[in-house]
Amino acid sequence: MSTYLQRAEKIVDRINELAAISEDSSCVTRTYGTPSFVEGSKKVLTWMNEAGLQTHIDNIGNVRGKLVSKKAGAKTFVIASHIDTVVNAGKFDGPLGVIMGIDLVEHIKNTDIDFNIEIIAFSDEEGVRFHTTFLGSNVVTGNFDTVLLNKKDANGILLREVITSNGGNPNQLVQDAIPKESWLGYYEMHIEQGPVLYEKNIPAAVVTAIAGQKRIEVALAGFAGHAGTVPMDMRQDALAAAAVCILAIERFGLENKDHIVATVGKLEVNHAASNVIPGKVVFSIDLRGASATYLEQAYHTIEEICTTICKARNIGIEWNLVQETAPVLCDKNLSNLLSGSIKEAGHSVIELVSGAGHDAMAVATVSPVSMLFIRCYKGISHNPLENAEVNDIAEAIKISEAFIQNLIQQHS
Ligand code: HGY
Ligand code: MN
Ligand code: MN
Repeated sequence: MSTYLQRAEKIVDRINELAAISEDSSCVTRTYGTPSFVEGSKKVLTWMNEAGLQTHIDNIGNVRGKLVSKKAGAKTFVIASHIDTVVNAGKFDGPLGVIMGIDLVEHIKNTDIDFNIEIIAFSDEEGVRFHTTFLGSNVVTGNFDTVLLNKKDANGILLREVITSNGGNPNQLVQDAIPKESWLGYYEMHIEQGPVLYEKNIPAAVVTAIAGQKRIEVALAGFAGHAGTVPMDMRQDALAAAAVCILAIERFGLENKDHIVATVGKLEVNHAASNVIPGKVVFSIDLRGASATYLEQAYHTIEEICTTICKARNIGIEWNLVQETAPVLCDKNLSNLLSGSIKEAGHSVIELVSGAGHDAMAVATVSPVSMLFIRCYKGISHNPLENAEVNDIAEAIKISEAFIQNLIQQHS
């Protein structure tokens, strides 16, 4: 019988195995639907098969493994996270929750559980390739918007083409949903991606809520011109206008730092050249907040700020909300069970709100959700320095195993 530490060591080995599968040999990057993503999915499928689960890869590319209950008409409890990554990613954001989930079901000895347990490796939580997040979890919850099938990636490839080329059928996504009435609940284990647990020297915490988020694409249209001949006071410089907007967004975020965070993570200059006055730029805004009201107010205020700046500079502005997810409250009953499991494992209970988005947000539309945060090095994430210690993973497995047993008891 493996110890929690031995199980954690095996989990870290698998984390490293999966991280080695990347579309960039210099770093970890595995974005939705790419050949490296498909290769990584097959490795996860192998692990699920080794765990004796009933497995398949669904049409959008989620990898799914089910421990089927003997009870007819049993509901399903989902343990999941994502296996797609950001660019130049860490190794733990997403895969840790999936690989720990496989470990948990692999070590369940109960033979009479009154519900199914399904492990899911969601295929696109980060939304890097098509700028829309939760593609995989929205399919499983039945909330997938088929309009997105015509979204194009940076190379002009349609989402529907990626699904088809990877063996999925874009017209059958609806069949991959778990019906709303069949959900028993959801549990996601994830690194904290923040500094609290590291500062408090505590291995894990209960997540009570997940901040809402809005992703916006802003296109500024000026007038391209010769950098040597157009006088400074006769220019419509789209990049200079974007720079003023970006600093104004940062200032607004700082002035409202207790309620929101605002980030400009992408800036593209069309037809960029050092001797051309930029005629068109596109930048992203990632806006988050735990309060839906505050998030909405901040969204409209930032739009007004940017519109005013552009008007004063005779620059056109196109404001496009590409994705939004409302703030989510985690389920009280599941969170209480989880808190009890943390106490059983001998740790004090810390409750945290997640600033990062998670598939749990998509699942909350159809099911009670719960999350466990696991300490990570200095809270660093979306960065190759991202790291979780094997001892903390061992504690998280101990806590999660108690949580699942408490859940089984509650439903026996
Ligand atoms: O952006 C996020 O919050 C998550 O990592 N997708
Ligand atoms: Mn992430
Ligand atoms: Mn994540």
